[in-house]
Amino acid sequence: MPTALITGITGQDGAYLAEYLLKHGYDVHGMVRRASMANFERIEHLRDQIELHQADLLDQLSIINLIKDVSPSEVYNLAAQSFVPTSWNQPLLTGEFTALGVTRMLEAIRLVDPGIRFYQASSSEMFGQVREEPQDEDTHFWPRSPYGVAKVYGHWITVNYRESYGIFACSGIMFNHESPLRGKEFVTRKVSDAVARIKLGVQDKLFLGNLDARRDWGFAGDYVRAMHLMLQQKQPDDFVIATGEQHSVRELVAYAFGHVDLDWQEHVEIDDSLLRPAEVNTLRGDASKAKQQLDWTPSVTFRELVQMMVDADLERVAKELREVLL
Ligand code: NAP
Ligand code: G4F
Repeated sequence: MPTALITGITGQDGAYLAEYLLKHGYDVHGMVRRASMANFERIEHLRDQIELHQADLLDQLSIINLIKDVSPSEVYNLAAQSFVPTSWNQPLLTGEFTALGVTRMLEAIRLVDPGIRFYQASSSEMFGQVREEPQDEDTHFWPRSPYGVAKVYGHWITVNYRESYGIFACSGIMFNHESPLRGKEFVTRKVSDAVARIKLGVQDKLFLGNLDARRDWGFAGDYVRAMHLMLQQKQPDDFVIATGEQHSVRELVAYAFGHVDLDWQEHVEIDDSLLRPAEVNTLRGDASKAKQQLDWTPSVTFRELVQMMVDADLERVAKELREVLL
């Protein structure tokens, strides 16, 4: 039975990946950091099938001991400070988690078992102020936030450990991917949650920042499949994972409100404090390499994704309201 270790297993992608690997016969282990109260909501349904271990991206020895204890054949490094606005408020911590954390994972692998296959969660935020449209594996990086800068470091240290030590290390340059498990601070989930609450009469306004930003949004369930495929190849490599389709935040909002017969213009207001010091205005990926070499294509369209998220939030908010009334 192959053994996988997932860092960031309590996050959106960690939950989808754990479920996917279990279905594919893996022994799944997750790294979790200590919190004053457990936050295992996304993996609650998997708790009796996975093993969780305490360690932290900031603590080298805890990672070395973890890799020794679990003895994984594959490591998926999904843990990071992943919210772009926070990276301006906490640039040093973001660098420690999101950049140096990758080196700590790779050093532990190099020391304990260099035969372990390693996946690094890289990001389309690395393209930032884009030089060409669409972006592929050869597009120049120009990150626009401390988060993007940290991810560029994580990407290149992954490439470097592959080239320096022959470690089977892959970097997945993933464009935005969403789901009903997405954190509520990210724009898709912020919108789907607000649409549900407005439709059910418990909220009236939704405050947003830049409606003109354009993103290539896919479904997280499709993207974790690509992570696994990368580690099953003969040679390690880097891949862009994207849908190739782009929509503005304005289109996202209009479609999400329209799905429940609401007029977004009656509810959405702009809050200038949500504008970013430096914005990534446009992202659209070219995943031709992944299609050719991994046989990977996305299965969920933008409209299906937005519907899935709004419907899930409607169901959740309605349930919460029923529980309050009982
Ligand atoms: P997420 O929901 O924010 O999850 C982040 C995970 O990292 C959480 O499990 C968090 O644990 C963990 N973590 C943070 N700091 C840690 C530390 N010091 N030690 C141990 N664990 C720590 O992120 P996601 O959307 O699943 O994304 C997964 C990865 O892909 C991230 O690296 C992200 O930057 C990258 N990425 C995401 C996207 C996307 O669109 N979703 C696109 C490109 C790249 P807690 O639960 O304890 O906070
Ligand atoms: O949903 P977002 O916060 O995602 P962002 O910044 O693109 O980052 C996400 O995707 C990256 C991959 O490209 C990941 F690496 C990263 O970890 C994260 O998962 O914002 C999307 C866009 C931005 O242009 C933002 O300015 O939506 C715009 N936006 C407009 N109003 C808003 C809001 N974003 C948020 N979070 N909240 C708003 O009210």
